[in-house]
Amino acid sequence: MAAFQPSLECENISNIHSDQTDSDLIQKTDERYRETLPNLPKGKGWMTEHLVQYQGFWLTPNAALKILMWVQDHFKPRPTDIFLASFPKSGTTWLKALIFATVNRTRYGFADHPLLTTGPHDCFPFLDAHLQEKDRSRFDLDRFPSPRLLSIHIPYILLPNSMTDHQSCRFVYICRDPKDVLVSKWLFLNKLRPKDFPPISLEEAFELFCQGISHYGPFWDHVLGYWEASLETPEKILFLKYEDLKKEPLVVVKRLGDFLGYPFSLEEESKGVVEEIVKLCSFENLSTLEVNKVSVQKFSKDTIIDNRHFFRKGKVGDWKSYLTTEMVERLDEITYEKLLGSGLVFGS
Ligand code: PAP
Repeated sequence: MAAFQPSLECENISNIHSDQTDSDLIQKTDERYRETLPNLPKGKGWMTEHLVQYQGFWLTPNAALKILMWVQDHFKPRPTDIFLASFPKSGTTWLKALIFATVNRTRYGFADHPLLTTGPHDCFPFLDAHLQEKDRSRFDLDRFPSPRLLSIHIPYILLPNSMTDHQSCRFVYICRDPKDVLVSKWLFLNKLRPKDFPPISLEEAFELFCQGISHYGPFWDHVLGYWEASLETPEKILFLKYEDLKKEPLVVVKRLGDFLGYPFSLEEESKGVVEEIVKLCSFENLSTLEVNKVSVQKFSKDTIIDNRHFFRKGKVGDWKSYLTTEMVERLDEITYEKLLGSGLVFGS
């Protein structure tokens, strides 16, 4: 089994000058960005002034759009790369921990596991976060050991061919009932909003979400992109639901092991290794660890988030405490119509 080092162990490379950084190529992407940005449709932002619509999806103009273009123009995937893809607030943090623990299970003991002292986002970095402008020239993804574990919110159809190519890397996608996604996202962004940015009401957030105007939205297009691709290439994309993971974590983790090429042996199963992983990564365990209560997650110089904000309730159906009957009916109706004929359903 190839060893994976968490990003903390990779930090010592961050000062090494990267050969990958070709200033001409980067300049070209910067030019493409500067030329494209002014012509894009604008929508109201949830915690930035506005979002812009690029190739059908709503992105933050300064971060997500720039990073997307960088990925499209420069990112070099390896066949061994493992990507965790998700629409924000769908279970990314949980699945990061589960994949990290599954892939590295022969490397670390459960008593002194890195996840006990390092947050899931540090063990399993966002590709986006490492491509922020300031970091490009100093953080060299080429030097990450294989298999690289990288997470993305980028919609499937916006990924470069090099990533979606059948020969290349694997994706695990996690989705969640949009009602829980909306509530989780609204509460999360309320905590992150800069003090000088006016709060956004649930009614307003609901309206924007229904119109598809939210980071990496429309939600339904994001989910359908990965869903359809997973039907076409099931060996390349594993499509998971948060609700299934909640209901049958052992079954899903075993599927995860098989899909990633790290199947659990009968001996491991009888020793309770799958149960140990599920317990280690459970909401009850992770949310009470010191690292996830007091540390911060530094995604970039300007984006620093308290780890505790990634752990709120971790429940299915918490939308019942927030959404009105009318909101539920409207959102369910949109979901029904958008997913009609796709074979994908969310329980309500
Ligand atoms: P991100 O997109 O910002 O990375 P993400 O991790 O996808 O967020 O979603 C956060 C949600 O997952 C939160 O849901 P809630 O607001 O409805 O509570 C968070 O509580 C939940 N979550 C985080 N860790 C776990 C876990 N170990 N088990 C179950 N749910 C979890």
